[in-house]
Amino acid sequence: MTALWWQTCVIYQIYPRSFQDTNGDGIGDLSGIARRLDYLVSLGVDAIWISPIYPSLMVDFGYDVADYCNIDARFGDLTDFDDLLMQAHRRGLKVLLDFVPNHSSDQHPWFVESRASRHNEKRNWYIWRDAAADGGPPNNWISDFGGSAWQWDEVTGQYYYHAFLKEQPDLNWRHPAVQAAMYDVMRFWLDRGVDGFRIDVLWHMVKAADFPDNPPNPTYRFEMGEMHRLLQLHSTDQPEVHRLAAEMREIADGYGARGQGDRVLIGEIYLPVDRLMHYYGGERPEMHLPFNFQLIDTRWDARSLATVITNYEAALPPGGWPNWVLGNHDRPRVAARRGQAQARVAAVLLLTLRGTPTLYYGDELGLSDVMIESSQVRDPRELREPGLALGRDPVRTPMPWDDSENAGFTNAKPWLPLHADWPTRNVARMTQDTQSILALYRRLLALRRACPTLSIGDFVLLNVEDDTLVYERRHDAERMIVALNLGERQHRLQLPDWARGSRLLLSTIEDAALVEDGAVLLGSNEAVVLKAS
Ligand code: TEU
Ligand code: CA
Repeated sequence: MTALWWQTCVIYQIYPRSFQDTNGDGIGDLSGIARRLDYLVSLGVDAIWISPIYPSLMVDFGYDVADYCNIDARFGDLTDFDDLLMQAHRRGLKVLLDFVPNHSSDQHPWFVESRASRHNEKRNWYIWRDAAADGGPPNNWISDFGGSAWQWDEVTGQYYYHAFLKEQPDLNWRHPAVQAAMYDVMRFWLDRGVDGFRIDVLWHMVKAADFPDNPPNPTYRFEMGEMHRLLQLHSTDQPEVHRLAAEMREIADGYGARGQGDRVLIGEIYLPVDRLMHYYGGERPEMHLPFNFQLIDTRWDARSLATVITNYEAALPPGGWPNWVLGNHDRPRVAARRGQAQARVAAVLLLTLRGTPTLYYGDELGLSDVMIESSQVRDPRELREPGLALGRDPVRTPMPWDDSENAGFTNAKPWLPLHADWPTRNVARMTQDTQSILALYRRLLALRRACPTLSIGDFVLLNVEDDTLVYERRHDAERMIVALNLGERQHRLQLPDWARGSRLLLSTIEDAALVEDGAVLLGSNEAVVLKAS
């Protein structure tokens, strides 16, 4: 096969508010990202995905878009964006934007018009319904952020639907004018030269036409958050979404000198694997990469991981390209979930599985979640259902660059506090330390770049025993072995005959494993990559 860039690349997610501030307002900006491009090149990633940078009221920190075709002044302007794009491309880095089609801000001119009167030309651009017979909401649907998903509008006497905050009304994607307007938004950025989009909540975009009640979730527990009281059977993952996804794909495929394969679409979809697979498309292609979040949610033991990987590989449709994600701006960080020692093992896993990996900024430093005092909480998710650990501020804190004031992130007060360990856990310091997790990430990324087997080679599960997981990656004549120790105990692993005489390419620990007599001695929390031939 001839691999395409989005198949061999490693994607790095930037949460722009927290990457690098350059104008002293305590909030990261586009010039800040531009200033740090050389870091990203030296790290060894190939593409960046930037969370939303459009004009926004920042009620949901950019996921409430007030203008799809501009840049929020806090981040810069279109000239800064073009400059960033040019500088990234000059360094061979691809740039992906976050496309938020499911909902806009309630301050978007479209919604301002839509709510002005029942007869407004844009009324049907959003989802308006009469009250139920008792005056209550039209059905029982719950917002992902808790509470009814319906907001009463006094002026026009109807409810509108919002899957997230009331400040984020859902667009009505059944309306052809909405489709046309949003496809133009995609073209606006693709014409400017962006290399693709991560598409926000793709599976939410179409709702059942007759808005039936959602059924109760039999496994609901209070700690899960109110949204889980119901199964989102009718409010998400409707068959009609697939035509829209295919149309988006057709737009993306229409771009680029190299034609098909030049621009990439990644769908944010939280669904079980069998449902997820539909988003690769059927007759017509849809997402290049429907995000695979299973490494975030799975139990962290050898058997569970092996099951997740083999089931996912087996479920992929013909031609469907795999992808793996360890963390993002909505979920606890890998270091917080698994601890520092296993964060290193997780790095090896992420970067030696078949398919496209996405790395969340700061995870390469082992950055952990930051405890946020209740007076400093910014995330509406936390404010609406406090105390359930659903808030996302802890994973969105500033990137620690060096040991100067405010970790080199800003010369003002950062919008969220830094992790207390920033004086030592920062890019400058960890670059000097050959045993740091940052150094490990650099070695892994370099190895992956040098050995296509690690990105595109076949995956073969070799062994799952106690705390150890061993797999092979194979491409043409090259065969590599990855062995992970998910636990504290040492293990002696017998290698298959063909792998006798394997060479150790990389280990997560200083006293690297011994390979002798056709066996590997795997230390506590150690992961290794071997080359057999
Ligand atoms: O997140 C979607 C998402 O994670 C939810 O559907 C999830 O079920 C919910 O957060 C439960 O806590 C995307 C963005 O990544 C997120 O930052 C936005 O807040 C959200 O969509 C709305 O745009
Ligand atoms: Ca700034």
